[in-house]
Amino acid sequence: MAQERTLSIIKPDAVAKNAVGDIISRFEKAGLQVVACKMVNLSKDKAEGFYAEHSERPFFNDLVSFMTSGPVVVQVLEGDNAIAKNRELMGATDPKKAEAGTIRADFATSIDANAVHGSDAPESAQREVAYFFSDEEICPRG
Ligand code: IDP
Repeated sequence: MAQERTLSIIKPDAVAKNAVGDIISRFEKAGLQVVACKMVNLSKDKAEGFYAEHSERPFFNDLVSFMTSGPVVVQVLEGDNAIAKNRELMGATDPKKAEAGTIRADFATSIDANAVHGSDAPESAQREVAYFFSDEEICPRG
């Protein structure tokens, strides 16, 4: 399987619930390694840029308000098949549809406040990792 990197964001709702450790633990137990990590308050510009592909969607303004409503934890996860593995651990976008035992089933409150973000493809993973981290901030552990 391919060694990949993916961008994970623990969103403001999960940070507010003190679920950061529980969520990171799920990544680690599934064999993903945290190779970069920081807590940040996203500016409106940074959140809008991150979700630019959704700028025409009706929920865009609410999404940006939510993502800037409190600190988030941004991480790079590395491992075999990391992109798909992270998406599997996260569960469906709408927590009502997320499989039992997934992060969103356990920690999300709604489709807006859905606990985590994870890149959905190699191209977006590369773009999203570079959006938040310089090469020097990433610490591969081999
Ligand atoms: P994903 O986070 O599972 O990849 P996307 O479709 O890329 O889902 O949507 C990005 C984010 O936008 C979602 O995580 C969610 O927070 C928000 N979102 C998506 N669809 C809706 C919606 O129909 N209503 C409100 N928020 C939505």
